[in-house]
Amino acid sequence: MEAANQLHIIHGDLDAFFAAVEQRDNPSLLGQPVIVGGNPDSRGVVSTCSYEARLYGVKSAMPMAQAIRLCPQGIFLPVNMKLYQQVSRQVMAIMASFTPLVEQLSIDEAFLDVSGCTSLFGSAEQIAREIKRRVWQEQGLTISMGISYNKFLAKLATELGKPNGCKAISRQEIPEVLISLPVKYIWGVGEKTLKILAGMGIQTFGDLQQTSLKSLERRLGNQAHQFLQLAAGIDLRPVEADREGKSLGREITFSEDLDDREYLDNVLLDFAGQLARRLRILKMQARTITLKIRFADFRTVTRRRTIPKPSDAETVFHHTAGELIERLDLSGHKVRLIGLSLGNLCPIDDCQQGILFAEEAGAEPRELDKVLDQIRQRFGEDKITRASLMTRVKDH
Ligand code: TTP
Ligand code: MG
Repeated sequence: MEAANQLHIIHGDLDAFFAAVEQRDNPSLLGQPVIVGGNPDSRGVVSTCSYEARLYGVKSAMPMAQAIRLCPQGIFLPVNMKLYQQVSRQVMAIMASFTPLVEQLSIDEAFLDVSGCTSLFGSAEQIAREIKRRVWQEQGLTISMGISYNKFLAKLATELGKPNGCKAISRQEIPEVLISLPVKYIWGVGEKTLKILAGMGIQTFGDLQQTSLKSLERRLGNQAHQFLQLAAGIDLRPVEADREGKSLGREITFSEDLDDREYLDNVLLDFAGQLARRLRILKMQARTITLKIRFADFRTVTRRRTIPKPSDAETVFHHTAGELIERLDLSGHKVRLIGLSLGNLCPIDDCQQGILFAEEAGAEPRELDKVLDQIRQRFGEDKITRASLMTRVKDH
C-alpha cells in the first residue's frame, strides 16, 4: 500500500530529439532554427525541429514545403536515423542501469518503475535527476523527466516541464494541476475526440470530471471510461518492460587495456555480486548470463549461457561468467572493456521458488547473500566485500 502512495513511476523524453543530436554534433547549429525531415521536393514531412524553429510555428508531421514557408531562414537537414537509433540505445541503457523495468514507448521516450530500487539509488526524484545528469554528461542532450505515481501523471509531468524539465506531481498536487488543464493533455485524445468534447462544452479536465459516464459514452463509446479515469488522475496500467528490455548489466571500459586474467575475474566477481543484489532487491531472478568483451582492437565478442533454473545468486553468475570467459581465447589479447549482463528475468513469484540454485552449482548457499544484503542495506554499499575484491576492484 505504501508503495502505491510513493512517487515511483518516472517518464523521460528527450527534447527536440533528432534536431538536438544535429545541434550537438555541429555546435554552429546551436540557437538556430533546425528542421529535420524529408526532402521538400518529394513531399517530405518534418520529423522534428529545434525549439527555435517552433517559434515560427513549425511542427512534427507538417509538410516540409510549409515549414520552408513559415521559416525560410531555417536550417533544413535530412534524417540520419542510424545515428539517432544509436543515441537512443545509449540513453535507454542509462535508464536500464537503474531498473530492468523500463518500457520504451518510442525512440526517445520511456517509463521506469523504480519502486524496487529506491533503497539502492534514492527517491524517484533523485533517480530522475541522476538520469538527466547522465544523459547530459554522456550524450550531450537534454531530457525532460516527469515523476509521479502512475504512468499518465508521470508523462503529463514531463510534458508540462518541457523543455529540460524535471517535474514531479505528488498526490496532493493532482487536483490543482489537473483542474484547468486543457483536455488535449489526456492520453489518447486526438483531433477528432477534441472536436467531440468541444461540441459538448468540455475544454478542461475539470469539465470532464463533471461529466457523467453515460453522456460521455453516448458520444465516445467505450473510450469514455478511460478518459474519465485519466481526467481524475487515475491510471492503473503497469510499466511493462518488453522481453528483450528485461536485462540488467554492468560493464567497464578500462583506462588502460589489460590482459591480467585474475583482475578480469575479480571484476566479474564484483559485477556478479552487484547484479545479484539488484535482482534480489527487485525480487527477480535471471536465467541468461551474457559476457561481453571488447579487445584493444575494438573487436567485440559476446558469449551467453542459459542456466537450467532461474537464479539470483552471485556465485552462480560468477561461476557461469568464469565458464564463458574460459571459452574465449584471451592469450596475447588485451581487453578494453568487460561486461556482464543478466537476461530472461522474471519476478521471483513466477520463477520456481525455493530451489537452492547456488547449492546445486556447488556454490555457497543463498543465505550468505541474504545476510550480506542486510549488512549492506544497514551500513552502506561499500561496507562489505569479498577479500578478493579488496585490493583490485574498488569503484566500478
Ligand atoms: P517527440 O518526442 O514527439 O518530439 P521531439 O523529441 O522532437 O521534441 P519534444 O519531445 O521536445 O517535444 O519525438 C521524438 C522524435 O521522433 C523526434 O525528434 C522525431 C521523431 N518524430 C517523427 O519523425 N515524426 C513525428 O511526427 C514525431 C512526433 C516525432
Ligand atoms: Mg522527445
